[in-house]
Amino acid sequence: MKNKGSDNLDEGRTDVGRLVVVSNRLPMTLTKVRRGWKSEKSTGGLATAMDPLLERTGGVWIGWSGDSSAKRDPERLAEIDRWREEENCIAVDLPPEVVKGYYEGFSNATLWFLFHSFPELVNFNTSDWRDYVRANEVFRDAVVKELKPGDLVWIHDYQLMLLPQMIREAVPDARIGFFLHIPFPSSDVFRVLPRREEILKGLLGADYISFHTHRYLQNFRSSLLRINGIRSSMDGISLGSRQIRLEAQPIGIAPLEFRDILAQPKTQEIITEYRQKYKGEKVLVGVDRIDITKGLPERLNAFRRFLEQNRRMQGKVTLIQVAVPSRGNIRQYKELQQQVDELVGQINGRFGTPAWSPIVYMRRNLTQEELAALYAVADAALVTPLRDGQNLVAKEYVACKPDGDGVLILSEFAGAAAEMGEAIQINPYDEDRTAKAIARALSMPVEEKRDRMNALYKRILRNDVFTWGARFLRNTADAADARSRATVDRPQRLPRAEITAAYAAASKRLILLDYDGTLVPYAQRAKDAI
Ligand code: ADQ
Repeated sequence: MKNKGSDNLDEGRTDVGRLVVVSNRLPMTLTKVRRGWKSEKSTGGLATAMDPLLERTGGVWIGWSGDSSAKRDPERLAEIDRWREEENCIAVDLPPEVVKGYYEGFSNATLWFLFHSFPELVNFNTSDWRDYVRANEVFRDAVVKELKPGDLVWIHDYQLMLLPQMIREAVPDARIGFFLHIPFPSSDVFRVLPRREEILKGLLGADYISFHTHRYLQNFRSSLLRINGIRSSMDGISLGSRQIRLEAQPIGIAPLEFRDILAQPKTQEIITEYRQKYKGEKVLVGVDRIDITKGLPERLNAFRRFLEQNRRMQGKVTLIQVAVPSRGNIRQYKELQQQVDELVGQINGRFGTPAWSPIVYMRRNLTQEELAALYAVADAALVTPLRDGQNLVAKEYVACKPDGDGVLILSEFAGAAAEMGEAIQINPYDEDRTAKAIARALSMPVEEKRDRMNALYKRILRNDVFTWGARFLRNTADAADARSRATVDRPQRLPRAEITAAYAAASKRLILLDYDGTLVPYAQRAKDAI
């Protein structure tokens, strides 16, 4: 069942070199249990995309295990050694004193909010920034230790935005690609970020930088111009003699895996159970992490409005909302969780009857079978984030509708909206129209539903996660090759020992130093090169 759709891998170059994936978290999690340590490998998400590429190139994955305690425990170290041998995973041990500032602080309380365009929620402090720099340095050391000539480094996401330049400084010839999984905000919002120059400079160490959408790419380019004075074109940046390639390339899913899960007896059993339970009713589904960006209160309010405006639907429609708690240590997330609990209670209390609850709320992780079954029975999916880099739930719902029998209601602020024009697109801040969109979805003629869904289905088959991964590798390799061709005539480094000896022996010394590009980086305006 694994790696379905990997035919698309053939589109990739076969000579990209060994892949070194770097992400904040490994696809492995280490937890202390009563007797020693337990490892769990996560499936789905990024691992689905990376696994076949790692296998094909004999690559490794470098990341944090999620645990920074008891570093010297021999059993823990043995387990981590086993990861290297058996899973091709190299665990980065982050010093416990930097984890909070790096992860909960600068990554999740500063960058996450700002990049999702909530500047008013941004919390910044200098010590978090120092921890972020330090954590990126720890990642750099792990990568540099592992790197061999010809390797291709693929860095993922906002936790590691300084890493491209750090690796470039340590290994000037490194072949580096960077993908941002979250939005890149407009330059007006990005400017709010203390340390914005450093973040941009960090990214510019890559040979290839890729985003989900053209809008994010444009936002990045205008930030570069306004903040660092660096001009660029739609597809690249010239930095002195170095070229950096830019592209928008949305991530996909593995649609055929969903087809296989749907065909499994366990999934079919759950589907039958749901169909019996909701016979004669309409089912709406929402699946999210509990996150401020996902617009859960707005969605619940829109559903309440829908029930108010469509009295005859009361008792005939159920919203099944699955929500996994996340980042419970951050204050705003605790408050959000409480707000969502209260709203669900209020709506169920107001409209519910002994025989019917308008909202079925599940605050836990579902199995793949449960998830696919839920998508399959749902008449419509509510994917209504206030802001989202891409949103995979929208694509997963479509993957479970091969017969075209469902409607996707999608926020225009999800990156996925750019390639899912056949969805009913809504502005999640507009409660009234979102309520009307629900009514429209639930009464849409079968033919229109199928036309829209079939178009979406074909597109997610074509743009799957394997095509995305192969294309990323090819583009990074092409960009890195072009850079090394451009710098092939670079003079040999002078032998340091001989220079030191000659300098010591000389009685008269003349030192000539180049300025731009040597002592200071290139700048667009001469007066900035100071
Ligand atoms: P996320 O913010 O995590 O990812 P998303 O793209 O929606 O968001 O993916 C969430 C995944 O978790 C989906 O595969 C979904 O099925 C699964 N999931 C959510 N709740 C679940 C539950 N209760 N039980 C089981 N599975 C559940 C970030 C960016 C996104 C971007 C991705 C990939 O924020 O915008 O799409 O990276 O680049």
